[in-house]
Amino acid sequence: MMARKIIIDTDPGQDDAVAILLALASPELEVLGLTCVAGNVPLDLTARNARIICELADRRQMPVYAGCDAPLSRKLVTAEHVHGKTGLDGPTLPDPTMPLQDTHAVDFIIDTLRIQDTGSVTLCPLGPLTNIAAAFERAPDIIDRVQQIVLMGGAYFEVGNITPTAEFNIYVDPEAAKIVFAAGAPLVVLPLDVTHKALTTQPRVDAFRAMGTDVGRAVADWTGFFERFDKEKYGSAGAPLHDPCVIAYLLQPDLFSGRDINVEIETASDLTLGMTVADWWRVTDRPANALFIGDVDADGFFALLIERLARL
Ligand SMILES: [Ca+2]
Repeated sequence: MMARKIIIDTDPGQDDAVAILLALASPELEVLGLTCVAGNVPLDLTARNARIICELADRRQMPVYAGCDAPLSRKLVTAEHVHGKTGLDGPTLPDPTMPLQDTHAVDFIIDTLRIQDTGSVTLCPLGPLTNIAAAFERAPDIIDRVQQIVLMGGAYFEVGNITPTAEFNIYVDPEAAKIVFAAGAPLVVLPLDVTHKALTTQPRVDAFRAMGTDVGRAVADWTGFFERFDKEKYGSAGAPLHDPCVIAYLLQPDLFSGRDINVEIETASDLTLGMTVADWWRVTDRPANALFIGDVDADGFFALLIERLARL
């Protein structure tokens, strides 16, 4: 079987790190490159963190590109309160020595989609959608060439995590999200509704540590770090492991279930900016533009994650 080609667009972030490691550990996926965007922390740190993660996985040849350092038309909002000053707080990992590519991430996304066969490249955005929207705006011809966009972002039943009504990735660049959700490319959305069911409970964190590898220890330390924030905020048994849900969906879609519905992005209201207005109950006749995931088999998800990360 041919490996599925993906580009991971990312703002690492501890949960981005786990997602990237899951992809690198999985032979069903061919990661063509990592494109970095400003989000959880500023761009210089996300571009640095992406290389730290590749080196942890011993994948120094992986091309890493820096993209947009700010949202399309707004000031950057970051999330050091969750992820720490570096974005990867938790374990102590060495500074990266592998290079950052000279090409801009947006150019890499455009060029790759033009070079590769139509319908053969899937985009996996794990942060604000600035890079993807910038590529679609600059080169609308690539939209029809995208196999699928599988992204982490938004919320319906869980509503918001950065404001009462908005999820962080969408809130940071709602104009970019609006462009991507309206683009017409096949779209799968992994919102907080599903990621809040993928909790890093103690036995799951223990299983990462019990691998006895550098990767296992790093993942246990990362989840231990951001857990403190989420456990206190939500009173839950662990923290949601958001971004790895995207990669797990590519590997084992039967772990997830959702609905084909219409999802619109709020860009005008100060009160509900960045809200994913998801027509879960199909009360409008607006056409479906996304498969909006609502549920996950969390035990199956962590079994997959643990089995794969143990390979690194
Ligand atoms: Ca992220």
